[in-house]
Amino acid sequence: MVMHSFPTLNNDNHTIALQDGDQSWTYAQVNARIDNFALGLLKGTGDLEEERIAFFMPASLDYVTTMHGIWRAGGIAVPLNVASAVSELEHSLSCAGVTRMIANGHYRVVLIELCASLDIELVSCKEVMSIEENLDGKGLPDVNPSRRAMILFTSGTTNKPKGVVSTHRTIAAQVTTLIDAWRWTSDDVIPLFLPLHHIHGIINILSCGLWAGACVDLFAGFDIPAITQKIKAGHYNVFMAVPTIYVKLIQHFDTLSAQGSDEEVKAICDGFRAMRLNISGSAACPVKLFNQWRELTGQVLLERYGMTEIGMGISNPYEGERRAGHVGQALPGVDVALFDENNYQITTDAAPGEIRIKGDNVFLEYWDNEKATSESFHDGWFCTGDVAVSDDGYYRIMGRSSIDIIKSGGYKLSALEIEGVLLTHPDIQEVAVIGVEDETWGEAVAAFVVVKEGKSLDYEALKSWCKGKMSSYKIPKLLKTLNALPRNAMGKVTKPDLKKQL
Ligand code: MCA
Ligand code: AMP
Repeated sequence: MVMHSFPTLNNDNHTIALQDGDQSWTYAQVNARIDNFALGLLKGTGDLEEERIAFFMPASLDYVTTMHGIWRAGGIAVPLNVASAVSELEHSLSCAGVTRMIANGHYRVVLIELCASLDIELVSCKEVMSIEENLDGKGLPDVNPSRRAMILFTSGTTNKPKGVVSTHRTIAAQVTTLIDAWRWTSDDVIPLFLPLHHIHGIINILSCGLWAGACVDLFAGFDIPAITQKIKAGHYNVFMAVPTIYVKLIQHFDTLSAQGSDEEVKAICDGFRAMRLNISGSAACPVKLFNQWRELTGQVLLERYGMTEIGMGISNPYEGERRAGHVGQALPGVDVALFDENNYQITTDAAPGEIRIKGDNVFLEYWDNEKATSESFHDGWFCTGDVAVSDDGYYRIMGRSSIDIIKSGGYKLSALEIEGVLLTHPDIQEVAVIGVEDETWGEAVAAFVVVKEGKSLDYEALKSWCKGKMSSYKIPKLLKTLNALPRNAMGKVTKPDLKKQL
């Protein structure tokens, strides 16, 4: 038996697992494909023994086949960000020691040079699945749940992203907790338009959906016209997104109304109204947005809190009060506590402290980085770096302990990583990057630069220089040139002073 396999992915399940445009596949079809893919990866060997296999593909049948195929064959899945600049991928690939890369079509072509330079075998899904005969899973290894299953790269307070390693057990714990807490069933139908290199898309939507036997409708990105048409038609009963998506939907409604299409707005809002659940997370949901969404759709957003290292930790209740501006209570099976700077646990309401987490949902380690792993735990608790208070039994996130982490449209960005790239600009002498409040993105990336003598820099020129050097969502939305960066007596840039300048 393959111990970690999703219970629904079997040859007897003939309900629809995945949709993509007008195509759909049953669980049995997806299952058979995964088996073939896993056997193709094994090439006759018994077990991949945690070989790191990366893949670079948008949400698709091939993505699901690849992810599960790697798991079934005993490898570690390394899903990559398809919106990355190719130059950004090198770090993840070398850090994780990736030896094989799966990519199709255009996505494959752009990786040829990089894979050759890193000695990574680059193959398409089809090439892996060249086995003709369906062996019905025979020949697959028995993978213990304590083995490593996935590495996701996350930005932090260093300039290089760290590889967060989850085991099969971690993934199962993260998924089953949410299935119970949010009442997933096989009747659910959910759109998936979030990127598939993060927990939100991978665990909360895709994996929960598949584990529950639900139907997951795949989109390569947030295609508002296509998604809202299906919402209008009552196709979905669950919707999960980052706050920016709800903001963008409201902006879309405003545009439609301005064009005289109030009826269309009403029809889409009615589609949301009929759903059983709308969830917001990955970044703070402003109270104003929570209220606007309730007025428009009647949906009381369920806000929850999570992190790449822990999956989901805290959630508003499915039944009971969903409190605006709050993320709720610890999920079942997850221990949550707040600690002060002296590592004393806070037990009184209204006193802020760092959120720390324990439970089977917590990751195993940062790949090849023992120091970062040990520094991120204290007495067995994972230290999130997020600060919260408890208001009458509901946690409220107050912010992060580091100013160098920016949350833009749900993406966690490292200010230091962006500074590192900007410093390679020939006209930039010094730079400091911060996140500034923004209605659409939550936080927007702002760069403060000191240019070299005799040089000048305008925003459009900087933006086009950045293209190809960083993912487009990391490119600063604001540029301010200064004569000097504000520094303290130790010479360290005082970033809070920069915030005040805007
Ligand atoms: C796109 N742009 C952005 C962002 N996304 N700028 C800043 N921040 C962003 N997040 C810019 C592009 O660079 C481009 O700029 C312009 O917006 C249009 O790009 P496009 O891709 O068409 O935009 P979009 O499709 O509307 O994308 C917005 C988005 C996307 C759908 C909200 O950002 C997104 O999918 N965010 C969610 C990320 C996510 O899943 N995070 C979860 C990780 P220009 O026009 O100038 O070129 S956190 C997590 O997993 C934890 C565990 C948790 O709690 O969930
Ligand atoms: P990531 O490391 O990309 O998984 O992002 C995790 C971070 O997103 C957390 O450490 C929080 O800072 C932030 N986050 C997630 N959910 C929420 C939320 N509901 N409210 C505020 N911040 C959140």
